[in-house]
Amino acid sequence: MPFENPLKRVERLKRVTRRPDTMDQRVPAGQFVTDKFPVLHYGPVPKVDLANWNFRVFGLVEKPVTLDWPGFRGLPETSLTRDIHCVTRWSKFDTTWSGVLWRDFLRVLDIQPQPEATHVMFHCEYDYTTNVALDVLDDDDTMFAWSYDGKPLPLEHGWPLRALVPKRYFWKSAKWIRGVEFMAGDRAGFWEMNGYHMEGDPWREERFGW
Ligand SMILES: Nc1nc2c(c(=O)[nH]1)N[C@H]1C(S)=C(S)[C@@H](COP(=O)(O)O)O[C@H]1N2
Ligand SMILES: [Mo]
Repeated sequence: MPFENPLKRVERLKRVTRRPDTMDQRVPAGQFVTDKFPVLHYGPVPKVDLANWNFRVFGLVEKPVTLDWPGFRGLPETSLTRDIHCVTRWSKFDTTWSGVLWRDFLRVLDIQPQPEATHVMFHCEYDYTTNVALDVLDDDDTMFAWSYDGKPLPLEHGWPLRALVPKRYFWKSAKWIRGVEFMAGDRAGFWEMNGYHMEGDPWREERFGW
């Protein structure tokens, strides 16, 4: 494996000293603001073929659904602008995304979580996963985004599709997403298994779980 062991990466990150907190209420504790848009992920950038791409909704839903790319892209589009916060301590103001809002996604596809469902797992290319609570997703600014800054997502930022969960650290905004699994109870995704926090709320500084 040419990639650093994820456990080592988490240990390294825990040793990074915190920069002085800013007075700006817009910046969560321990974050600094950047104008750049760093690219961060574990493993290589996947090669995605839209002709063979699909998106699966499965697990504890009344009716599982599989969408192809035209089907997904035909969902209603909304644009929004939000600040993003990465656990590696950079924050970026006013990032603009377009895609389908989580609530529109559920409504238009008539996706009904079973009563026991409390969390989802996002599933991505190369088995990247991350877990999010349904009550966190049930918000007006969570979405599956296919566009950044008015243009298709750059490949390295998740083309053709990524999740956007602006109220959580950015590792929950899964790039190259291919499906969502509804679950009874919480289960750790990739970084959560390697020491990141299960919730990851930047306003509570929930960086590490252990
Ligand atoms: N599929 C996938 N999505 C991922 C990751 C990854 O390794 N694989 N890394 C996460 C992490 S740790 C971060 S900080 C953000 C970075 O997104 P960016 O490269 O667009 O800045 O993507 C998240 N989504
Ligand atoms: Mo990250």
